[in-house]
Amino acid sequence: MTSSIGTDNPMTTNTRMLNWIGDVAKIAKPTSIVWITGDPGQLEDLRNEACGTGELERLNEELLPGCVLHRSNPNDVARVEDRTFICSHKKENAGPTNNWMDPAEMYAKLNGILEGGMTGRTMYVIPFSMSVVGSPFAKYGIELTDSIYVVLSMAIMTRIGKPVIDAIGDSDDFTRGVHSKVKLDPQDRYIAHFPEDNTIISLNSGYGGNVLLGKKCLALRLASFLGKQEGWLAEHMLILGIENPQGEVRYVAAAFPSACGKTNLAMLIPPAHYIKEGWKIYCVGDDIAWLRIGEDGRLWAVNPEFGFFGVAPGTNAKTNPNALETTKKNTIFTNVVKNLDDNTVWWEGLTDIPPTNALNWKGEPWTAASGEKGAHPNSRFTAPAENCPCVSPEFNSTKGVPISAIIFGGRRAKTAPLVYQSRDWNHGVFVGSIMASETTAAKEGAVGVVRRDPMAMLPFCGYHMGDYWGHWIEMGKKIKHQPKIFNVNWFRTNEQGKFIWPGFGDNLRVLEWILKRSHDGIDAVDTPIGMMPNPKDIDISHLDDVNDDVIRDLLNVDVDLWKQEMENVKDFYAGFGDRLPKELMEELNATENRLK
Ligand code: GTP
Ligand code: SPV
Ligand code: MN
Repeated sequence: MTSSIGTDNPMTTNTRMLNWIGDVAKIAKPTSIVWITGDPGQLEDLRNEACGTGELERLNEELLPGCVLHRSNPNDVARVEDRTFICSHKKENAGPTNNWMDPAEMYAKLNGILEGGMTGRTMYVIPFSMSVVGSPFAKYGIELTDSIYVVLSMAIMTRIGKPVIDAIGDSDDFTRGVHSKVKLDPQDRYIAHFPEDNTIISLNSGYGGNVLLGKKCLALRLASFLGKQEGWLAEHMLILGIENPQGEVRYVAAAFPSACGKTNLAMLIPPAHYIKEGWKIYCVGDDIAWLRIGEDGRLWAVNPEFGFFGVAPGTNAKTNPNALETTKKNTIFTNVVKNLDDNTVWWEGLTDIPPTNALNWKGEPWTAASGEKGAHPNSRFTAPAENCPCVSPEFNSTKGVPISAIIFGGRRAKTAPLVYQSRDWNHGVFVGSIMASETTAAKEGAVGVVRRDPMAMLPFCGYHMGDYWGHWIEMGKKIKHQPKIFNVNWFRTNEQGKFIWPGFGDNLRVLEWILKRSHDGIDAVDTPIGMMPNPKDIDISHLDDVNDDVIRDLLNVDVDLWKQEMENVKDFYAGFGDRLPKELMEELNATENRLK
């Protein structure tokens, strides 16, 4: 293999691209510029270079071939929502749920921070595509970065290199992404989006969600804005294919907030008796869905990503064997425990017995006896989707998969029942808009605080949330064969604070009801909050801890709690002023009337 590191020959003659790269280089002052071709030899050379500097550490080549460990700065371990900005020209277009700064002011500020920021470093030019190159869904971008970790992660998470440059050609239609670690100074950390300029600038961070610019920054924040202009939806959703014993494959898309179970649901293993009957699961995506109306009037979805950036803690051979298998090769682990005995990795929940000769996520000697967690709660794996044993044959499809049902859900200890169905599309938009969930370690800040997270898009909507809801309502009018809309909650707890529902693979039991509602017209109970299963219609066979009483409990709707919930929603909605679609106010009033 020949090394191509050090090649600073531009891969393109696209003058607008070259001028922009030149402008950034003038400010950041990198020592050299390297174009990422996507050639495996180049990536291997970069891996070696990063292992030489300690940015990455090689793991056991027999047990974890091609895998490396990375530690981010301890001040930089999750998305930073209070440092994330939507810089639209008009403040009101960013809306009440986003931080905003005037674009000119933000550019000036960031150029100041970036000044000389790459001195002594190489600036890598990564051409990347979100979704299959050449597909009608595809959006192209160039990420400039001074981090090899980012280059190697982008090579897993997106389609990169020469084909993307060829697809862009001489066009100006590509996202301009600038990332620099600068000094990793949290005071000067900014994740800034300029939707009207198709531009992202991320400074002073090295953590995935802040720096892999194809993911949340492009595929959700900028793409949601584009989707509004172009008539499609960019959503924080997994996509899952479910084959029933009759051999019919149906697809659902589900939006849960960060660290609330998307990756796990997207690759679940059915309960044993379901497997025996012939049920199968196919993973199309675990985090992001782009949804378009097809010529047949159905809603079609693609996953614009190429890999999984998944939560490590809690992943094990029982909860998510497919994810575990996916991470067995060519994977980057971030902020997990290093087992020094066999040069492998560990995290809380992987096995019952923690390693005894180990380093924690900060690289310090550690044992479980310390009482401290070894892996960071937001430690992650970055793994190629093609490694996943249940990856869908449609994964690389350019037209996507037709969606039967949209599922919203969150972490709610009380209030939300195991599952309910919206009465129609607009009621479904209402159900999505009032989603609430306990916060998790995926973002900086307190964990376990219930907050509204509409459609799981609170941190990811690139424009005014009220307009976004309006866009959902408009989309509903255009979709001839609308998916049915549901809400689920795997996280109800009992008096002891333990989860009542077994979750994980057993969630298929709930998906089965959802599909029966979507396709087979099975009966449901009409309640004030929506349509709910007859308890007998949820299969609870072979479950030790769930009997008829428990399922009734899980499906119980506490009217007083829901009345309070609606009061709270009223306050929440008040923050959106006249951009709140009137349809949602009507749904709120109708729900209140049903609760009387
Ligand atoms: P992001 O990558 O941050 O968007 O997260 P995600 O939505 O993909 O969440 P993920 O599937 O990684 O799950 C996060 C945490 O929730 C892990 O610790 C899981 O073990 C746990 N979890 C996932 N599904 C279930 C479930 O059905 N029941 C319970 N009790 N826990 C679950
Ligand atoms: C999330 O927080 O929803 C993630 C991880 O999927 S990150 O890429 O950091 O946003
Ligand atoms: Mn996510």
